[in-house]
Amino acid sequence: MSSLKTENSSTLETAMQLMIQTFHKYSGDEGDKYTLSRAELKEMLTTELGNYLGNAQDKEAVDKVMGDLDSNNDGEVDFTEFIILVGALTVACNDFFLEFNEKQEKKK
Ligand SMILES: [Ca+2]
Ligand SMILES: [Ca+2]
Repeated sequence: MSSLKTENSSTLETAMQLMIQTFHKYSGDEGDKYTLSRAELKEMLTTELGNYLGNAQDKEAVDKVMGDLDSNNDGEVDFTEFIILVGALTVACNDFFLEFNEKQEKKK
């Protein structure tokens, strides 16, 4: 996937490339190369989203994320389902950022 990265990519293009690369880094471990199994999802959540999602070691937490994400119920998380998780988390982060900014504004 490294061939995707070009020298003059914009910040957003780089972010998109990183999301694609991150997904494939985990999806290729076992089974279907292009989807995340439960084990691959757990590995990805623990390694990449530990700061945001807290303890994904918890089996129930992984099951819940899996259930929420797997909209076509095939027991695997494909790239579209993955990007919905990243999108939802990014929206949550932005809300937090806006709230933080508002509090900072009021202090002035
Ligand atoms: Ca896989
Ligand atoms: Ca699925």
